[in-house]
Amino acid sequence: MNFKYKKMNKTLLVTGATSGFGKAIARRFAANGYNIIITGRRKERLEELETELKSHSGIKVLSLNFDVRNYNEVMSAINNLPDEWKAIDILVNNAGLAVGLNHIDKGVVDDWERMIDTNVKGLIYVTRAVSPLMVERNSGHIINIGSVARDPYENGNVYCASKAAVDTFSKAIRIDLLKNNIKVTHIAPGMADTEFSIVRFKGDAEKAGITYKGIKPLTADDIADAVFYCATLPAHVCINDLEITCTQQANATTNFRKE
Ligand code: NDP
Ligand code: 8X3
Repeated sequence: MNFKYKKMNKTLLVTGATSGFGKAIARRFAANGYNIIITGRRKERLEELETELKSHSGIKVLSLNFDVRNYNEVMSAINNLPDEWKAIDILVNNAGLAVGLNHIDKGVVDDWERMIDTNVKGLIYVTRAVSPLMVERNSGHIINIGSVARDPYENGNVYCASKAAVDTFSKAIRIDLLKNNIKVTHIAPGMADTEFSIVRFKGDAEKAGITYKGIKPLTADDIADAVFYCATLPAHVCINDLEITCTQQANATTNFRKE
């Protein structure tokens, strides 16, 4: 059902909204009448997106500019939300990245720390900050963006471990929050064409392009569709785990590339 332009009186917070999945998710929910909190480190991009989303009539948009790796920044951003923004219905923990692609003996400690601090600790910090607001209202939905990389592939070591942690953390908090009527959904996408590979290869567009050679990957809109579907199911239905790949990808290690 399309609720386009109808005011939903519901609020979504999505981390990492300055690019890729997060931006597409913000757009999808805004187009369907949700109030949106967008977050990310790149302030200018947040400002541009805020202006764009506000063109949907009847919705409110708030930008929060923080680094998910900084616990104090995360807590301060959420604890200082104006009262009208505290009723967060849906949290999408999306901010994340891969940096580098090496065998473990050639790994770079700074790359590992960026991945673990963002994908694991940052996601946990945001969940810690937002979940009490949901518990207080006995209502909410936390959607964590993991990856097919929860199943390991060569050179993926620390990134794969970080996404396995997101998977297990999602299962664990679903148990913790069960009695609080809070849904927890883990979404595990496969290869998708966003800025992800540019970040992984530290700006090397040629290497990033090779990732998708001979493949029609997922798009950010495909993931936004899936998130929207999970978030708009009846109150008694929760998708716990959803793995999505493009048709040319079977799992984390197996693709079929056309010449
Ligand atoms: P993009 O690089 O396009 O977007 C990543 C987003 O994360 C950006 O908005 C970025 O914002 C934000 N982010 C990164 N680090 C931080 C930080 N420290 N603090 C706050 N925000 C941060 O990649 P995708 O959209 O593809 O990635 C989104 C999620 O999906 C990630 O968790 C990724 O691991 C996962 N994923 C991606 C797949 C793919 O193939 N694309 C497949 C499976 C999972 P900013 O830099 O402004 O802070
Ligand atoms: C992103 C997909 O296969 O590059 O998580 O790890 S993959």
